[in-house]
Amino acid sequence: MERTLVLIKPDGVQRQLVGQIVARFEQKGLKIVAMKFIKMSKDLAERHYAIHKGKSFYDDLVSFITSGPIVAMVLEGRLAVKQTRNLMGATRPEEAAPGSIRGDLSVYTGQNLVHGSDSDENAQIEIANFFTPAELVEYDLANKDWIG
Ligand code: IDP
Ligand code: MG
Repeated sequence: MERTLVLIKPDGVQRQLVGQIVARFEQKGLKIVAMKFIKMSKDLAERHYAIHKGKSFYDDLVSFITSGPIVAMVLEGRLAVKQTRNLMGATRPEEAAPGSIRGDLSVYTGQNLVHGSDSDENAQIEIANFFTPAELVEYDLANKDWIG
């Protein structure tokens, strides 16, 4: 089953939207297999955002994501990468569809509440940046025959 990395960025924590955001992923039927509440180090942020190094907004990205606590989680499910990206909505809140997390709850591109891996390949790299294999919990959901 496919897995993806999701971060609730510092704005999500500061605006006390953690529960609402996690609920959207749960309600869809994605399974939480790992979760932690951390303040990211600069080193971890630079690794996580390595793909954006050199872009005009890179320094702001690293400084924002390290500015306060975040929630990191691994979600599992059928087409988890794509399903998660759909629930998040487009990168720019003004382009994110109503009903999506960013479309409903955010205004600024730099404070768009969530990160989600954009491919299966990147998901595996990103998950390994945040979690050890032992932290990925193996279990069955009670409703697995319906959405698992
Ligand atoms: P994504 O988060 O939807 O995958 P990416 O293109 O990977 O979007 O960009 C990573 C993050 O960088 C975005 O979520 C957003 O917070 C920020 N970002 C992207 N483009 C811009 C920009 O043009 N100005 C400022 N911040 C940006
Ligand atoms: Mg991205």
